[in-house]
Amino acid sequence: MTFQNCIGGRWVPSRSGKLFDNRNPADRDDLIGRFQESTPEDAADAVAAARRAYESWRLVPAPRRAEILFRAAQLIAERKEDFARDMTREMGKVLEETRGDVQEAIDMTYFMAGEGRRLYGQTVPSELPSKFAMSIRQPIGVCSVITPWNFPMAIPSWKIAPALVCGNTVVFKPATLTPLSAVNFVKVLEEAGVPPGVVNLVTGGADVGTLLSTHPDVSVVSFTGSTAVGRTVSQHAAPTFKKVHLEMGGKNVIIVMDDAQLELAVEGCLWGGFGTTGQRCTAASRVVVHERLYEAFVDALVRRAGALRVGSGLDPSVQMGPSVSEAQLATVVTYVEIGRQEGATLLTGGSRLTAGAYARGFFHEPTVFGDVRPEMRIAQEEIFGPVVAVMRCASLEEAVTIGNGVTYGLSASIYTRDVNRAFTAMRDLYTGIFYVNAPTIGAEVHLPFGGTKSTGNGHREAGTAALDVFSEWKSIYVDFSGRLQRAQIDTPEL
Ligand code: UN1
Repeated sequence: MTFQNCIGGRWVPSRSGKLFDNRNPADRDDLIGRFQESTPEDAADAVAAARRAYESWRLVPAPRRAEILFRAAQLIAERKEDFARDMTREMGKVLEETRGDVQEAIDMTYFMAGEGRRLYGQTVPSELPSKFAMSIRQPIGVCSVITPWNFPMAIPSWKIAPALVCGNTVVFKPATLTPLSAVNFVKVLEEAGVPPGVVNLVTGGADVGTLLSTHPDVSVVSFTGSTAVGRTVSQHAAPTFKKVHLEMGGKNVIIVMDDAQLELAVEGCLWGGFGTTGQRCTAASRVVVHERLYEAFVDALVRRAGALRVGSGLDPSVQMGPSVSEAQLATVVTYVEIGRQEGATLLTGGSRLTAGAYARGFFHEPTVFGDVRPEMRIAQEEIFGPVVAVMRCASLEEAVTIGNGVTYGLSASIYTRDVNRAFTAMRDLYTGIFYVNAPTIGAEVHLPFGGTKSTGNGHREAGTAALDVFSEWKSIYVDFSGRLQRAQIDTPEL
C-alpha cells in the first residue's frame, strides 16, 4: 500500500516520484507500506498551504478549535487497538506500550481541548485611572513539527494539539521509521474537522527537515530527537529568529539508597532500563547503587533482566521488542564493545540475538554492565538501547554528583524510604523531571516535560507549559479616560 503526503487538505504524491519502504523491525520481510520520499519543494508547498490556512484558523474561536480536538481524541480512543498494532509493526515496541503511546496522544488531545476554554492570560490593575491592562496569548503562525520514532503518536500530539488550540497551523514531518502512525494521526484530525491546510504532513528525510527549519514563513520549530540534530535545527532556525523548541537526549539515573525497598527498586530499574527496549529519552540507562545494597541489587537485576522475554512486540507474551533499525542495533553493539574495552563487567546479555526468527529482526539481549565508573563512555553517552550501566556510591552526596555528572538533564529518580534523602535529591538533581520511588520514565501529559543542559533549550512541552512554546504574549492597555495619560509621568494626586 502506498501512502501520500497531506498538503492543503489533499493527499498528494511527492514531486520526486520516489517512495521509501516502511518495514517491521521485528521482521524485515514484513513490508508495512511505501511512503513519499519528499523533497524540499514538497515541504515548501506545505508551508505555503499552512500559511494560507493560518489567516482563517487564527480567527476561529479557541473553544471551537478545541471541539475539533475533542472529537479527534474520541476517534483515536475508538481506534486505539488498530493504531497500537500499526505502531508495534512499524517500530517494534510491545503492544502494551504502543497502547500506552496512543493513550498518551488521547490524553494530550483531551487536555489541550480543555485549554480551548482557558488559554489564561492576566488582567492586572493599571497604574493610571480609567485604564484597563491585560495580557493575552496570540497564535504565532506556521509551526514545523519534527518528531522521532520512539513515541510515534504521543510526541506528535504533544506538539500538534497545543499548536492547534493556540490558533497556529502545522507542517508535520515524522521520522522516516514511523510514517504510518503519523498518517493515522493526521487522518483522525482531518476526520474530526481540522480544515484543509491547518495540518499538513510531509514524509521524508533530512532535507525536508532543513527546509522546515529554515523557511522564512515558518515561525516556530518544535523538534524532538538527538542532541546532534537538535543543534543543527537550532542553527538553521537562527538567521530567521524562529522560536525553537528542542527536546533531545538523556542519560537518566536511578539512585538506589541502602534503605530502598530492594524488589521495588529492581522492578523500577528493569522497567526504566528495558521498557521500550531502552529507546526512550527518559530511559534509566544509569543506576547508582549504595555499596551496602550493591551485591544484592545487582544479583536481582541480572536475574530479572536475563529472564526478560525478547521477541516481536505483537506477541503478548513478549516483554521487550527489537531495536528500531539496523543502525540503532549497530549503535548498541558498538557501545557493548566500548563497555567491555573500558573494563566494565558484563553481567548479563551483551550479544545480538540471531537464532531462528530473531535473524529476521534487530534483536539484542537485555544487557547489564556492573563496576561501571562514572567517566566511562557507557555512563556518559546516550545509547538508546537495552544497556544499563550500574555504578556504586558510598553516600547520597556522591550519588548526586554522579547523577549530575553528565551533559544531559532530562529525568532522574531515587529509591529511598527516608524523606530527607528524597527531598534532598529532589532539590539537587539538576533535571527537568524527578521521581521518588518510581523509575525515570512515565511522565504524565499535564505537567511540563523537558530537561536541562544538552537535553533542551529552556522550553517545556506538555502541560500548560506547552502553550508558551506555541503562543506569544501580547500585553494590551485600554485607556477609557478620554484624555492622554502618560505612564510613569502622570502620577495621579492622592
Ligand atoms: C521520550 O522518550 O521521548 O515519560 C518521551 C515517558 C513518556 C514519554 C517519553 N511518557 O517516559
